[in-house]
Amino acid sequence: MRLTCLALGLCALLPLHLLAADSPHALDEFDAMIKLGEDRLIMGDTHGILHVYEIRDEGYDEVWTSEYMEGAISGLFIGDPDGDGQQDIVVYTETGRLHYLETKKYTTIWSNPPNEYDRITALTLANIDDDEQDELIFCADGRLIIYDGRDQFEEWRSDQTNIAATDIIVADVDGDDEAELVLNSGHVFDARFHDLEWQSPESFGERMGVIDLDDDGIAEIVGEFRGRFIRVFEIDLRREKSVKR
Ligand SMILES: [Ca+2]
Ligand SMILES: [Ca+2]
Ligand SMILES: [Ca+2]
Ligand SMILES: [Ca+2]
Repeated sequence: MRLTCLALGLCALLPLHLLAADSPHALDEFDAMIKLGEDRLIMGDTHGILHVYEIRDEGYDEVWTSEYMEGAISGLFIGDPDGDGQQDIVVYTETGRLHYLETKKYTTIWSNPPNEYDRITALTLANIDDDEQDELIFCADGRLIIYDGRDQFEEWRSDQTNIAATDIIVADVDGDDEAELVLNSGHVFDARFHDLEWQSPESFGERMGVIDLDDDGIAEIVGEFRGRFIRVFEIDLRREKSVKR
């Protein structure tokens, strides 16, 4: 999840039909609803069904629905974690299932074994090592897991078994030109070597964005609390950003 709404004041200037084509801005914030190219939307529902919608004259119309994906759908991504040069739809469910689907006929390319994980609470895709495909980075059953996207095995799992993150950001948040894995639970791991760099005593909110708000070249973590309240954290200084009055 990224906070993409900062520029959305622009929406007020756009004609209504452009807004429909571009999807209402709130939808961009949903993990289980994403655009597929310019004219399709994919939504995963709480019953474990994927829906694909295509743009028509006045709005969108449903063109495809999936089989049961073995659990409420928690998040969707478009990416190429298997590294074959074709974009895939990556799906994860609350019940610990991972699926890749191709983007034309929505055929399932790969699914993880049914009992590999009981519960996945957060997942993101990013390339954090030397092989060129993206890794799947997720919290499952209390651990942070790094999963090879192409050969689909666990590359690494955290020693910590009580991680309850619901959002993960991959970004350099201390200015050393190396990415960190920032979990909203307050854990900050080095992305490449997986050391726990910091465990904040408080969470960074239910969901997070990353942006440099003071032009010092180091990104801050922006956390949203209780669905609305914003707090800003300077991870390099290991504190909440002080407020000037
Ligand atoms: Ca692919
Ligand atoms: Ca990689
Ligand atoms: Ca860094
Ligand atoms: Ca900054």
